[in-house]
Amino acid sequence: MKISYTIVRCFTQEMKIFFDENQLLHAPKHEFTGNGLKPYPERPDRINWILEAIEASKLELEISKPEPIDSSQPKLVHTDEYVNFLQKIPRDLKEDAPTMLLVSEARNLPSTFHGNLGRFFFDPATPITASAYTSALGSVSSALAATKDLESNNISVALCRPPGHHATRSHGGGYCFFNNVAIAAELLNRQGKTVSILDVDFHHGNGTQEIFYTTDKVQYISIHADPDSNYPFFWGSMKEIGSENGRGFNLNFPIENTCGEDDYIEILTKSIAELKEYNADVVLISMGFDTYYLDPIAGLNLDVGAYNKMGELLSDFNHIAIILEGGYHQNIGKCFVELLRGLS
Ligand code: OKP
Ligand code: ZN
Repeated sequence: MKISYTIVRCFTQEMKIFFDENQLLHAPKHEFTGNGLKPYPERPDRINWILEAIEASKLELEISKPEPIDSSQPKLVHTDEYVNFLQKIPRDLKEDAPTMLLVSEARNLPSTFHGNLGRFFFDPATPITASAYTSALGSVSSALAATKDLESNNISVALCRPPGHHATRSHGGGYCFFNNVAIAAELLNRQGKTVSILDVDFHHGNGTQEIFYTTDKVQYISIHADPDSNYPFFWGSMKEIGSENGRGFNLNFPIENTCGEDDYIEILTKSIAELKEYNADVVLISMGFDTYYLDPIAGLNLDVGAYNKMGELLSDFNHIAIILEGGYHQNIGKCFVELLRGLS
């Protein structure tokens, strides 16, 4: 018994990391923060930081290019009109963001791209570029390739960028265009499999929560900074437990911004007990490293060692895919490597 367990867990030779070069194309320069323009933190460099750290780590991992996909996969969870809007971004667009968000019914539907941006985004801090669609599609393809890989391996990794967990069915926001983890979960559901999503990004995954709020086929658990004082503000309280068939299958654990490793691991351990009780066919991790103490836009009091422990706790699961969300400090590479070491 012990031996077969060891063999199952000895995946360092075969673990695949999926990533498509198109994901690097979307590279806005600035973000509107409310008190001025700041350099955009969700940079293509994030992927390079991770790849460089993996290379330096001597872990034997295979970087694979995912199969290309088309607009039908994002349409599994997103509305046709949202996906079509992104697909038709003007090719000469440099960088744009909505200057007005549509919050009540429109009496005029504008014909210009800029005029329409406010219909499809919920915040003005998600700049869009000519490459946003291509990169977002690449990001989805990585998530789907990683989940497909679970048919032959126990664990897989998708270096998703742009991230996805804030994107709702009909709106982008929070640097997200397509909800990578939700599209993967929806596809698994359609294959008859149940899914747990554990979201450990610093921010609550409002998009993922809302997409599966009324279903019992996807369990959503999130540990995140208290939305009372943190983005995305309007979702993420403990009261949000799901509705209709989904009642009881949505679990939010808001935490203090000052949260350190011991408290974090305690909540993580509770979350993992919930995952085990639900006993899904597949576990997807919305993996954010913006809980790292040096993160430039967020940060809890977690150091690299916490990600090793996280990996160790997650190594109990048999079909698990790591889907990248946020994390904006150069050291996310080291954090990622520690997570993988813990998982093995
Ligand atoms: C995306 B992911 C902070 C402003 C927050 C948007 C954050 C999106 C985070 N000063 N702006 O969840 O890491
Ligand atoms: Zn985040």
